[in-house]
Amino acid sequence: MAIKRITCIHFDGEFPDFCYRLVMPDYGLPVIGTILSQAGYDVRVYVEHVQPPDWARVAESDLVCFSCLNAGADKVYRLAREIKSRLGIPTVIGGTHATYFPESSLEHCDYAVLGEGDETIVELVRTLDAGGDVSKVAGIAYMDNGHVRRTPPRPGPKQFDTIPDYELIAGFGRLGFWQGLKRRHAQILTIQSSRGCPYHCTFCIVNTMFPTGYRKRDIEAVIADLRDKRRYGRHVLFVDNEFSMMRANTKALLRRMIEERLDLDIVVFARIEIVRDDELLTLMRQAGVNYLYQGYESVQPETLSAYDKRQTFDQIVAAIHKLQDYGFGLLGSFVVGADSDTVETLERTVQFALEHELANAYLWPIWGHFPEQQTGFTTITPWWRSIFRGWAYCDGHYVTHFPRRMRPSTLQRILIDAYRTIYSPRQVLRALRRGRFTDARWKLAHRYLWADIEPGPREYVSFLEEIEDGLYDEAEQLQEDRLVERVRRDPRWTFQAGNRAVRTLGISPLELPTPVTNNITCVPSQP
Ligand code: B12
Ligand code: SF4
Repeated sequence: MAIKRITCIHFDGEFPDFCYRLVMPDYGLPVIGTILSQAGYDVRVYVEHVQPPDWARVAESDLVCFSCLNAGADKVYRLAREIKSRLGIPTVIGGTHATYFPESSLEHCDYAVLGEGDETIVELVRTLDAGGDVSKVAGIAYMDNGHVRRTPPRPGPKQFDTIPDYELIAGFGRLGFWQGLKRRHAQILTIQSSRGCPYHCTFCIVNTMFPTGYRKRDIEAVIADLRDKRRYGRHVLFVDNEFSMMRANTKALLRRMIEERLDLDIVVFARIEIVRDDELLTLMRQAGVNYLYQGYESVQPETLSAYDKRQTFDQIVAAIHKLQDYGFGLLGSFVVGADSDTVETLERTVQFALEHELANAYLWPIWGHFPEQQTGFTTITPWWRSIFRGWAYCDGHYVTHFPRRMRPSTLQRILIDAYRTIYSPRQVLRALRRGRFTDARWKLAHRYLWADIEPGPREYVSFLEEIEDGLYDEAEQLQEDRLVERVRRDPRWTFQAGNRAVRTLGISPLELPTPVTNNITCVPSQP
């Protein structure tokens, strides 16, 4: 099959999320598109919220490559099916969704690229181009006689210096302030300086998505990338899972950024340990790092240890004070609904965010259904406690498990109320009174976004009430044996039955183990 023209498409989720009014190319697919373009192919990249894909371009392609998060999976599947039935063009899917759910992806797409795709994609396309044997390409999954075949995993690249070429993205350009206001969109540019994370928090996907470990990108490549992106604007998000590890290297990068005088407004993800290094903090501020997205995760000590977060409540509080003294705005992230969480924990979480004057706070219900081969298909919550209404509901705003100490609908309601409180006009005013104008803008923007998001979770509450009926006692404690019985009779809403992983992995939902502990194997790995 001769391949010359390749179309790459990134789909957003089905429902509004916190980013749907951001003109922000995701980082992964533009990198893949650029690598293919540099390998000599004629590439066009579509990022849905910038410009939806053009069917005429799709129709004249030799290969279509997709990327999405879980919440966009149905859009990919719909288009992939249409491409197959009307055009017969082969399709490839990559990214986090494809990596964790190749079985489901391959019901619609021809090839799934697992994990980091930088090297795999070129080898796969060249193999297809030459009519070669795809079983020799490491890091993919494909259908072979009705069975999903995975080739051996491919380690992530040591160097990842490709500068994403935004010229490949259809319709992308600098979005001026007034234009943005008119379109009710803001623009943020994405940059990467490292991949992976040395920590192993139990709710996080990073160790299976980027199992090669923590690696830094070449400093001059980051600087060249920043200079390139500066043509489009000054608001930059580093997509690094953890920006500050390998401090000597991070400091060298920051010094180069300061030298370049790029006048950037930067957000990075960083753990609280950065407070141990005053020089690092000073350099970050000088380089234009104004906001830190930090995973505080919980105010409950038992939950912090269940997450293996390696930070204590007191350390979190001390870090917040010090970072605020340095002038950073803090975007605090909390993962809620763990077995040790109660209604009271969640109330304290919201109070904590308000009392500590976080610029913004995000509450993510635990998302425990990443049954990945590399973890032996284990997940943070046992699989029969999963709730799956469809991929669209897997965007972090919907409760997708049965918590042990509160009903799912209770958790969902608390989340709705929490966001209403955190982004309330009162909190916007408080930020203004403190002279934190940008914090007030973050809160206002999120208030506006939450108003678009909220009808979804609200409607979802009645769905949760229906499926939790009879499973909780008066004290809101999960009666797990009743749930197991229910799943035995009707596994429809469990995640593995819902996405058909059970069928493709060859385990019957009726072979349920007895609930004993958390973190148990949810489906056996393939022989
Ligand atoms: C940075 C980040 C953000 C940033 C920037 C997002 C952006 N648009 O770039 C912010 C904070 C804004 C954000 C927002 C959201 N995020 Co986010 N985010 C991340 C994070 C930490 C890193 C992603 C990243 O850029 N990695 C670096 C690049 C290089 O990796 P990559 O994109 O995966 O691409 C590589 C491979 O996947 C592969 N690949 C990707 N696509 C393709 C396509 C093909 C054809 C091929 C061959 C290969 C390939 O090759 C790439 C290069 O190696 C991940 C966690 C993680 N560690 O992955 C969560 C993560 C992706 N986010 C998540 C979620 C849920 C969201 C939100 C929906 C939250 C919300 N409700 O608002 C929004 C959605 C925003 C959007 N529409 O894109 C979830 C997704 C879960 C899932 N699979 O659905 C993750 C995994 C976090 C988690 N909960 O575990 N996010
Ligand atoms: S939550 Fe943060 S610190 Fe923990 S493993 Fe994930 S990226 Fe690393």
